[in-house]
Amino acid sequence: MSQFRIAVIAGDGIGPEVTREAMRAADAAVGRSGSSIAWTEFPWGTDYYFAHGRMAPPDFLDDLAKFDAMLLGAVGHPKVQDHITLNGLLLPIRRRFDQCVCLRPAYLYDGVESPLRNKTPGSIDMLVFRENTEGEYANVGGRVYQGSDHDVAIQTSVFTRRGCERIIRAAFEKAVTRPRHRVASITKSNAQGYGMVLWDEVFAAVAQEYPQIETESLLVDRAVMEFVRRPESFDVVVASNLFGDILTDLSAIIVGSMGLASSANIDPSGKHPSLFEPVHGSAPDITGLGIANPLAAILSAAMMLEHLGDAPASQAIHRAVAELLRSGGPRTPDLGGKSKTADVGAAVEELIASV
Ligand code: GGG
Repeated sequence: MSQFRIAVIAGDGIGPEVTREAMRAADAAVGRSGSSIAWTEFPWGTDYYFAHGRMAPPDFLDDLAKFDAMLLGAVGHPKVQDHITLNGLLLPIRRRFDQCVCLRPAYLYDGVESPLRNKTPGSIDMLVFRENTEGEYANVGGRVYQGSDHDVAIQTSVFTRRGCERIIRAAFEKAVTRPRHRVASITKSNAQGYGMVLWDEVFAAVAQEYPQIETESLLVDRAVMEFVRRPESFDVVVASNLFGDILTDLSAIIVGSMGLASSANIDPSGKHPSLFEPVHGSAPDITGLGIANPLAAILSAAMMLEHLGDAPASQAIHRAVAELLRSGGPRTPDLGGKSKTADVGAAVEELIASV
């Protein structure tokens, strides 16, 4: 019997509300599979920032290194600039633990309506591989003459052959295991003539090694159009850090809601703990109302259990969520319902025991 040691950073806004339900679902699921979870909660985020002037203590990454995985809720607060909250917590975690693969699935569930016309359940089923430790989020640059008329800001993207190759290879390896055997690469190499040209070159080279995989390479402006026009044609998608981030808000909304978008930040070497979080942010507009959709966080917990090797527990959560949506069970306002976060969490917990 396994016991998983999980660090929880519920964070800001609706983060604590949805994380509570994710923990409840994970506990119910491992209860079925025979594993258990030892949760350790850390009070980091903007409340900590208001008290201490930083998002987490100086040695927080050393604390996190001791865990098997991390579950994160959300970071962000209307009174703190977003680059402070993101660079003070989430991005250092991804870099320190070499979580170079960000997995973001988008699946149109039975019982959920796409805002696009005539989409049938399961017809949209894509998995975005977002490069997660370099690219446009490398945090390299500087400011000079700040606050004057000559204010200058330089923001540098970092693309390395190693960084491109490992995310692209991970995407191909996954495509081999999926029935449709397709990978689409998204760049903007006509305008970004160094980093994204390197990306395109690496994509072409890796593709040669996978002749069974059908490939396409799209500029990001065309990709946003095609995500709307022919979303069914995408299987595995691989994109840079920024493009992957933007495209997965679009992929989430075409399958019904940001409230269904789960994600995993993975260190494929297994040397470091990986982190699991809903794609959505802290949603200050609905914080405290008890109406945030917990399903993205719950599905992120399922990704965590699968990563930790407890496939039965992960599958129990996936089955419960699919059944909840299919059967017209409680749903939050983002999905057209009137239910509360906790009602959805309770229904998932009940279904985990029965389906
Ligand atoms: N659920 C985590 C969260 O709060 N994400 C907000 C965000 O802006 N994330 C940026 C990113 O994933 O790079």
